[in-house]
Amino acid sequence: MTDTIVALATPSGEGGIAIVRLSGTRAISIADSLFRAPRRLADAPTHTLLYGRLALNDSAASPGSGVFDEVLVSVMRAPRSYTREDVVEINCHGGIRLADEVIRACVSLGARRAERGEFTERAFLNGRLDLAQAEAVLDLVKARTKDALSAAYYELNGGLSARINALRDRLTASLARIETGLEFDEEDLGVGDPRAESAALREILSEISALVGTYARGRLIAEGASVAIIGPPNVGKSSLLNAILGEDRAIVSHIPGTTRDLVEGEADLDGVRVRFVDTAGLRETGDAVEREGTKRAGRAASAADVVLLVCDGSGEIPWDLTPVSGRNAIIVINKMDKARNEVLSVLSASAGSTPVFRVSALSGEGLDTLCRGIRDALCADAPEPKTGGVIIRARHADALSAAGSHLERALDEATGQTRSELVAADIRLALDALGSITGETTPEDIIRRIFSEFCVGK
Ligand SMILES: Nc1nc2c(ncn2[C@@H]2O[C@H](COP(=O)(O)OP(=O)(O)O)[C@@H](O)[C@H]2O)c(=O)[nH]1
Ligand SMILES: [Mg+2]
Repeated sequence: MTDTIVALATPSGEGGIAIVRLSGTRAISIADSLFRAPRRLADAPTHTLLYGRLALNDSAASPGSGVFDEVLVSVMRAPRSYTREDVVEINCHGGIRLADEVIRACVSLGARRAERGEFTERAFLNGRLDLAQAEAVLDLVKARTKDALSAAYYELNGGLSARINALRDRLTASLARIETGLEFDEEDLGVGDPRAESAALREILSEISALVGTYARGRLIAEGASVAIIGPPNVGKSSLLNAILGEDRAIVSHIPGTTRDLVEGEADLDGVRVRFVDTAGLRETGDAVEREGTKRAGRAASAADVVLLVCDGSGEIPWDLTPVSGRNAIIVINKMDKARNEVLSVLSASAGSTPVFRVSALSGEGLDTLCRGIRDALCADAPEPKTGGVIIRARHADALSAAGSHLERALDEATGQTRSELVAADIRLALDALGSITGETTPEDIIRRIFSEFCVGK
């Protein structure tokens, strides 16, 4: 007997339909109490959809006095449902108040409003999904690009879990061999000598490291990246932001110092989501607000994955690039539509090894090439793995890193003259770290925290 939970499964707002979902032992009987149709839900076979009316605010004193919505109700019986419990989904008209009335009616009949992610949590607790797959449900919902979807599906279909489980199996086998040795006489080397496991452990460690290494790519795919646009006033930073976004986001003007706060916008660069941040021009100024803007520009630049240093190809005095070339910088020479050769040659000469792109925010010239260059710079540090999927969650990357560290220690001890017990203990810690990814060894508070990131009704 589980308590029965209820929540709106569709986004809250006005829409074509709203779906209220119930899960638990009493899901069908609660829905039946509201359902008015020739057939009862209790008699419906699993995975059927029934048409009828739903009685809301209907008082026992004067039956028929309430509101009746026209609904379609689906019945999915345990264990063939999302949660593995009895699930009922009520498809009603998509109104905020209406859906809320349906939920209230269910609550008055004994259902409890679901916590965030509680449906998926039940799917996990009932063994339908492991923890990594449950997390994938959220990653799927959050995915904004095709690559992010693929990565979430890899996780949801158990691709990551299978790899973790295979690593655990191999580690468990090594551990068993070492522990067998522990039962023998200390002198009796050979059986269970941890040194004999070094090669196997080293191989497992290198696979773990490879998997951790995919996180850079996964993070880029799932979370996107940020690019700061910096440079002197009036070189066309705001124009460049607008041109890349294809919309009029930041104010453009010939008056220097127009942009004072950070202006942001997001673009999809061939599957990579990039948040562009336009900043106040960097210059000495007596204006307190502009000085604060300049400070924010500096912070945005240091937080960004790539910095675009914009200069004016038509300008009088080329900007000195020396202090800014370096970490993931790209030089953008703007206003190519009226560029002056002597300015270009000075700028190019001072660029050093920093990549240079020539564009015109006004005409759009060179923008596609620049966007490809930005994408390449972002992907350079995040190579696509040759085989398998990528890790998209920091939690998984951290757990794998922890497993790797325990294994490194186990290896050090195995090659040294340390006692087998210590090697075995470190292998067990590595196993626990791996198991926390799929949920076998994850503490309860962490599990709840994971599901609290979900929305209510998922
Ligand atoms: N000719 C030309 N003018 C530009 C170009 N980009 C920006 N401008 C002009 O340069 C001035 C400053 O632009 P803005 O985007 O506000 O520069 P910011 O101060 O760096 O943000 C405006 O008058 C723009 O119209 C360009 O590619 N070509
Ligand atoms: Mg500006």
